[in-house]
Amino acid sequence: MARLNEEVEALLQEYSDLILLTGGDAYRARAYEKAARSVGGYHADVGELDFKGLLEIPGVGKSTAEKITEYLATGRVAALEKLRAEVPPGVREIMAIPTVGPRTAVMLHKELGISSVDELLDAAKDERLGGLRGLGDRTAENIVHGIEVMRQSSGRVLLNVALEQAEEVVAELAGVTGCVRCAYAGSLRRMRETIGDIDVLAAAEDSAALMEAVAALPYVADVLVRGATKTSVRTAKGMQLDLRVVPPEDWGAAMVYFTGSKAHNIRLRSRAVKAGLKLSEYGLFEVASGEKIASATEEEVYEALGLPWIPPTLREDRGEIDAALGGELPEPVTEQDIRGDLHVHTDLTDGLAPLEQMLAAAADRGLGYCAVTDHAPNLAMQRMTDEKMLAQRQRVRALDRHYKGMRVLHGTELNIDPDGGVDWPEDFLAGFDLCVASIHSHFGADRDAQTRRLIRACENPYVHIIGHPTTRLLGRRPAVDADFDAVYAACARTGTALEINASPERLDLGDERIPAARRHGVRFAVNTDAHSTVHLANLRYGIGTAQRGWLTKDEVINTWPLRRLQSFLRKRRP
Ligand code: DGT
Ligand code: CA
Ligand code: CA
Ligand code: ZN
Repeated sequence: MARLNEEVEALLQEYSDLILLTGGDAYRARAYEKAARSVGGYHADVGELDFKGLLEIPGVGKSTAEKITEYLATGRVAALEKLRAEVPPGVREIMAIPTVGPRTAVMLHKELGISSVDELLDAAKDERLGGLRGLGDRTAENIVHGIEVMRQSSGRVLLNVALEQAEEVVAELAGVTGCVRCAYAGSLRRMRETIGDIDVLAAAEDSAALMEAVAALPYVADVLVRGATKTSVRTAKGMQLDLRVVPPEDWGAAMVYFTGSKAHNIRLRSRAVKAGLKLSEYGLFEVASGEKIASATEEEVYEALGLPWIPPTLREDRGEIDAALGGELPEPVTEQDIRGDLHVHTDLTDGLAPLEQMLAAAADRGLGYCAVTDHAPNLAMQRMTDEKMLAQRQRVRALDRHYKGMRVLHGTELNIDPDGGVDWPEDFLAGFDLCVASIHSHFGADRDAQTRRLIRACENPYVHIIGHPTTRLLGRRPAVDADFDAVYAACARTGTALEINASPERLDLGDERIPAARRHGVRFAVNTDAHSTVHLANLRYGIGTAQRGWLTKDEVINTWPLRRLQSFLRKRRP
């Protein structure tokens, strides 16, 4: 069924709920609620209707139609945003608990002053919910259960977790009889650093077998929605997965729609409207004749909108459409462009695999060069010594001779101390082919100190790359506070590259910061920071991030031929 109608339904329902929550007119709230339901069940797609057409939906009056129009045009509704801002976020969260709802949330707020989910949990535990009128048959127990469900489902998961799951599902479904194509779309195809839910598309004339198959997957814990062409399930890992089946001839339009992002789609849609066209998951249509003019492939759809095909990682409404129109769309760096890895650990420090195994795995991946960069001594737990490092260098030199097609560089990962200094005196540093320098301590230093610290590290002529520059851990540790613009300027000035650490727990520098660094003319290194042979495959996540930051091959030093890389590494040495 029409997704857009469901979206508008949810929006109007929320608006109605918020009117009640903010003590507004109950009659008005009911009117919006009615309109919500009737939009949800309306036969025609609201995206197809003009203003007059909207007014024909039962229960939709002028002000509702205006809000729908505003949403279709801009993706938001100002009046709704205003109400959202008025309600404490905690109360809104309570109202979203599946077993609570808005009326009960208001009642709890009025009667017990409860304005956060935690306060509600406390009240349930202290048995303060018992005597309340208006709770109906809801028990404290099922409220607590509702909270659990909500908390589980509100979590986003890391890119690698979702990607591995999605690839398994796609491989399985691709083998179902009648399945012509199968692929994941959504934020996953755009390689966002975290994923809300997994969107899988399949093309088939008949959807029944696929609907069966997805519900029957062994790692599906729960079937949430089961329809003719859409099934939503929850996997054993707690992720939601939506499978939609489309006719093969509409594959391209559906891929565009469900890859998004939403903001990118809204741009495309408004471009279509200006050309007298209408874009939906079913195709690109001429409004006047209703004729379908493109839908089979993504290329076709973009072309009919006067655009080149846009890589999914760029579809975030960050200027990609204007760039495409101006012929300035970047050609993003790809995994195939990468010639070497410049940040790899072995079991000399905290890696799992011995040097020989790491290098064998790197050579298997077809790398042309690889830098071994074990931790330097100031990270005390790694117990590094000069002797150990020099002994490793001898082995590295021998292995370098052994690998004909791969150059092995001897490097280290230095620790940037609170003042911006690093391990070892200069004469020892001079013995390395390459030095990465990273922050591994004093994450909470204040902004000025942190900025000075990073700039001084850049200015060190032996430091080639700043490793995981913000030191964030996704979902666990925020970025350090620093004036990163000043750091980027220092990188550009001193010829120090910034790492895009491909570990899915880091993805650091992240895609949102890369454009600013780029504008300063900074160079980048997409490194795995592998601590085991399997981590070498994390490169894809770093590449996804680099693409989302619009990086091209030339800006990434480990796409360069060895000679060019070596002259970059040498040029700052005294
Ligand atoms: P997520 O799941 O939060 O990581 O992010 P997405 O981007 O996968 O979002 P999701 O799963 O809600 O929707 C899947 C795709 O469907 C999204 O990439 C674009 C499309 N889509 C979702 N909501 C809208 C919308 O309101 N309007 C339009 N035009 N497209 C939408
Ligand atoms: Ca999604
Ligand atoms: Ca989804
Ligand atoms: Zn490292």
